[in-house]
Amino acid sequence: MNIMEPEGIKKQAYDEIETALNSADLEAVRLKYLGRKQGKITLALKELAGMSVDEKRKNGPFLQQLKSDIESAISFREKEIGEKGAVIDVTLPPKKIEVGHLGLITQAEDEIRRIFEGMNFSVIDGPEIEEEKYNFDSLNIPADHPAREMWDTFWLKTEGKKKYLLRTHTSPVQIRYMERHEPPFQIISPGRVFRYEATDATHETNFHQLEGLMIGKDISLANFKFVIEEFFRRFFAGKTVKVRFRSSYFPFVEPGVEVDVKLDNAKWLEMGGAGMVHPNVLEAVKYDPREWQGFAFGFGIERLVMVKYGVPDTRMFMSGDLKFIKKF
Ligand code: FA5
Repeated sequence: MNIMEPEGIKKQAYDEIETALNSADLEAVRLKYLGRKQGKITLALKELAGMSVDEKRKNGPFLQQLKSDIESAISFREKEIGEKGAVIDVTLPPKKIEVGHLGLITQAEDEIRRIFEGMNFSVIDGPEIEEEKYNFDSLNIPADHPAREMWDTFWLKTEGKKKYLLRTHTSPVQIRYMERHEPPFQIISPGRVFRYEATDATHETNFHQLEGLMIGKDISLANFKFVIEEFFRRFFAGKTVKVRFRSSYFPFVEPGVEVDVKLDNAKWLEMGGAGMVHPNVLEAVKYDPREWQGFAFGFGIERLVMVKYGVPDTRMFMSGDLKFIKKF
């Protein structure tokens, strides 16, 4: 072999490998190039032994490379021939194709949307990166208000005078909507929220809330009770649902309540907060509180889903665990 022409050799070997029709052909090609006694590459490698150090250095590496390229080409072709030659059993069941699907939280959000649309609520979206003004100030939580501590916040960069953050709840959507619309109306806004806090079985740093807001004349907590009981009845279909309000505090409502749910004979569980929209909040969006009132609520969507499907730990939703994901 003329070792100065490795490319020619390589091309010739590749042609022969490609046109080999069966393992016998392929074995012949292997012997021709890589055979222990007469293989062209083997002989060339042997020739190297008698060369000067410089020549060895020049020719050694590409000969080794050529050898391994030809070996790979042969084993690749071996597989091809094997596959083509294999008997195909047409009665075997096909390989299962795995199709993805929407995550459990997205499915629940869709269901929640449908239920509220059925009760004549509109579904509104809001930004996840929020201004301090909407997340706090306009919700009756000024900078020095101790209630800010209720929401551990991921702060973002300040731009000019505006301070930005990852919204800690979906309540800012209430303000954004009221600024641009005249009552009466009823809306919900499901979406992602973020909190800078330690995680456990019922707390994540990244979760979802369902905000609701209904403003009109003569709206009261009794209207809220009806709407929310109806929602629970549909969402937890087939189960006996009891709802109770416990007095609570949120700066943007007065009075404020915490809403607990009891399914069949299970324990009472906290789903979220609610109350009558605070007059300061209505005034901040230029509504006259003597003319307009309404209720607002904010529930944890993971909590709703955990109760509905018996999910024991809220961190499972974000775990990426396929066994869990495939169950729903
Ligand atoms: C709020 O976020 C208020 N914006 C709710 C509200 C809206 C009150 C409108 C009044 C009127 P709170 O921080 O309690 O409130 O959160 C509400 C619900 O979100 C909780 O009850 C719980 O279900 C869920 N939640 C809160 N923190 C977490 C967390 N770290 N992980 C998962 N779910 C959470």
